[in-house]
Amino acid sequence: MPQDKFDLVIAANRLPVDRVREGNRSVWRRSPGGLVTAMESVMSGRDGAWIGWSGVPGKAPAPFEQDDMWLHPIALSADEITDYYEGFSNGSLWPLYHDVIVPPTFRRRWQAAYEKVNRRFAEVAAELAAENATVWIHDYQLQLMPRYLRELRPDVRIGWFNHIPFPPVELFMQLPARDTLLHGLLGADFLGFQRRTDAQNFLRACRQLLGDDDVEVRADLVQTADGQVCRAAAVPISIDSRGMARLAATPAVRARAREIREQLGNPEKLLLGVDRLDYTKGIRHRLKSLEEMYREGTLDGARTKFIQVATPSRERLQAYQHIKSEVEQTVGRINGEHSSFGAPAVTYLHRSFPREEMAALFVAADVMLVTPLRDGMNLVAKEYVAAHDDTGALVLSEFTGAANELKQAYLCNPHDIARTKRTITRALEAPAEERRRRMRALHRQVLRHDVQRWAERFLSNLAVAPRQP
Ligand code: ADQ
Repeated sequence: MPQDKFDLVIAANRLPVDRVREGNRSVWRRSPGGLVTAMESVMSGRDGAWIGWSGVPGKAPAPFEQDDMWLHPIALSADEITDYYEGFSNGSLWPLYHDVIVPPTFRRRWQAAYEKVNRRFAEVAAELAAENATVWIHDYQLQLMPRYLRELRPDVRIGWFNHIPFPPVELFMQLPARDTLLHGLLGADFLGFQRRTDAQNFLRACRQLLGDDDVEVRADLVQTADGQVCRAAAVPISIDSRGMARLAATPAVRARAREIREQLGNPEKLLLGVDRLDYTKGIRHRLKSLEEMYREGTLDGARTKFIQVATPSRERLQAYQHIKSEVEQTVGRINGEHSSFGAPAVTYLHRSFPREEMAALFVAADVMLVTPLRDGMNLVAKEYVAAHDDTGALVLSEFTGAANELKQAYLCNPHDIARTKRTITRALEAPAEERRRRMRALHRQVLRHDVQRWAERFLSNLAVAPRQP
């Protein structure tokens, strides 16, 4: 071990690496994604550690160093994966925080496992953090960790960032563990949210659900009975914009984009959807709109093609098995009715792709369809925009965090099928000059507000957050 104490400790449910097989040995490979890139940029020049689950049940592997980061795996037993991760995190919190699109399930056993795992994370962070260190906790799986860590280490600065929405109090109050969770978060100095509305929802929940003797809420500050202060504000996440723009401009990616269109029979127009296969992403609503358009003849199956990339996700949960079979059925039906020989109307890809292939798909697409029913931010929208400087068009749901920033997108309400269809038609048929003007503005916005700027903003907010009233 190079040292045993760190100035910056990151805690997230998962480590930024995956265990993969290379020949006959298994090695750690850096997982793709903006968070890892962002953390790398803020960690350079500091002594940083990252704690998280390795992705494999049972005993934790020994801590190790990778890409100048000290990685400390946290053990999760098979039961804890069921109760803490699949249960409380993804069966209770995920649906509750996403507008109860599917009904959340609450079980006392899940809550107990969630508390236990959050405590384990806090204990490891307390061990690794140097005197007055900064600890940055990520996401809904670790909402109790700030309080537990505060009890162990009053000296450290604790920040928490919520990657998903924070629900309105009318929904949040369903949660049996609501008070425990709010007190858990209030152990932090600074809480970062995707949108101002999310921060306000949190503050309103504190005001309404915790007693006047427990907390005092003033503007964006919450003071607890022990005199500690916690600030809540919006710090919207972004992507490695320059990285994506650069990749999309390479000759190899350009050539691959042309090849993708050729393989589809050189359609006049190509539409694209890219999502984790999750019921929050509005894939069903998107397919319904497109199916009606093919059926009515607004879209011609021979000339306009649609690619849907859907990454496998949380496959052991029933709600995810359900959405998967629904999507498969709908795609099958559309293709049965609207494909021609060797050229399906819808190409459905249920797997992960390397970054280069994703970039080529973005470059190839004339219109990107991002239609979640609720989404904290949605990075795919930003990636598409970064890959285009003045071509293409983005259809974007009003229910994404990204819609707050990407105002020149073709905004839609995915629940309103009739208008969504009209919005897709507008995006397809708008004069080239209009599309160019919109895309230029979007591209500029995403390039200016990238993930590095987000990470710096979060850390500077955390550094100056008031600890005392
Ligand atoms: P997610 O719900 O996972 O993230 P999103 O923000 O769209 O959603 O990020 C998905 C990422 O995975 C993108 O970078 C995308 O390119 C990549 N990806 C998707 N399908 C892929 C595939 N088949 N192969 C390879 N890569 C693929 C959560 C919240 C979001 C929030 C982010 C970040 O739900 O609202 O934007 O965290 O805070």
